[in-house]
Amino acid sequence: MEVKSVTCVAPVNIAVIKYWGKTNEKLIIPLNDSLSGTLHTDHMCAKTTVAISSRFTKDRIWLNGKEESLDNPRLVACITEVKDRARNSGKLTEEELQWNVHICSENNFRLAAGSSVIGRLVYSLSSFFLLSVFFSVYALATLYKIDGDISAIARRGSGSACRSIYGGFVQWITGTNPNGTDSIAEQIVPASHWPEMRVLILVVSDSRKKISSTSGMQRSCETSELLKHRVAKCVPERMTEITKAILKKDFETFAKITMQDSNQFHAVGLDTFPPCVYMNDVSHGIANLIHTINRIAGRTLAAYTYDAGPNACLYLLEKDVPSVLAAVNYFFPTDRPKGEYYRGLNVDVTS
Ligand code: 2P0
Repeated sequence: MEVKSVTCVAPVNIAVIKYWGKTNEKLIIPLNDSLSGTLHTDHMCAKTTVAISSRFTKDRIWLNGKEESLDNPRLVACITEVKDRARNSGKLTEEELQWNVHICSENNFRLAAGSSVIGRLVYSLSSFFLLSVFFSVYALATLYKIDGDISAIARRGSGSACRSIYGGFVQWITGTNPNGTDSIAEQIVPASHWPEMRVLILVVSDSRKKISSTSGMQRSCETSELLKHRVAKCVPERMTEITKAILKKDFETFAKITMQDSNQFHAVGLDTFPPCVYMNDVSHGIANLIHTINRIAGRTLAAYTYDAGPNACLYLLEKDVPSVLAAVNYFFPTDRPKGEYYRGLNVDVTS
């Protein structure tokens, strides 16, 4: 039996200018531009194999070995769009285009952490199912030999995932076309531009987030005045300034904007009604610690940023990893008995 297959390995990204809000829910067109660093690590990635064959009787998907339903509208939208583009590209025969697809996606987050902690962390960044949609799109696009930008298709799976198409620092441009064709990800610089850059992920809680990003941002769009100000004024200015800082490798400016944007994103959560609260006391404790060590050092050692969950992501330069880790481990030791400082919440540190 003839089977054509492609396997791809894809990473996660950590936003420094946050995406929050859509102008089109179905096409996943964002309210504002956003910018992230793509993690370059074997510890946090997912491997997806996509195969097409004349013998497959229907489209099927397995996540970590378990078959899942394929009735998710976002996944269906991705597969349909990839097939449409493949048809237009003319690189597959009409017979091959009729073949069904099997998708098999596995992550190594659990294996890497020795527990489910990192897996759950990624749940809080973006659900594994939707991440898998993105990885599937990448593999499908390769399998169907699609030319040109595919981040717009990945966007249909999960908005922020489209930034993971590229390594290094990547922006996702809102675009102006109502059909979303120019709402795409673009690389600003490859990872080699700033090889000293590191990200530490401090897992504050490994439980699933209470309010999904999709519904949280919907609620913010409906109720938050601060979000309007953020989109009209703050994000455009910050995108320009942080891009300059990245190009110049100006860590002080990069770090300040990163922390300000994270703080404003969470302020929008509080300004949402009812509020979307993602950070907890430990998250705030870590942010305070970073400000304290930066003040004592007389320069910026690290920048914190938080997504739609309590876990801290620290951007810092390689030379400062030992001192920042020492401070984090001292104030937030992972073996601290429950309730001693922050009741029931320990912090695991990984890099
Ligand atoms: C980001 N987040 O830029 C922001 C910061 C969370 C906080 O992108 O509805 O899971 O699938 O487009 O991509 C999370 O949003 O939401 C997110 P959908 P997604 O990384």
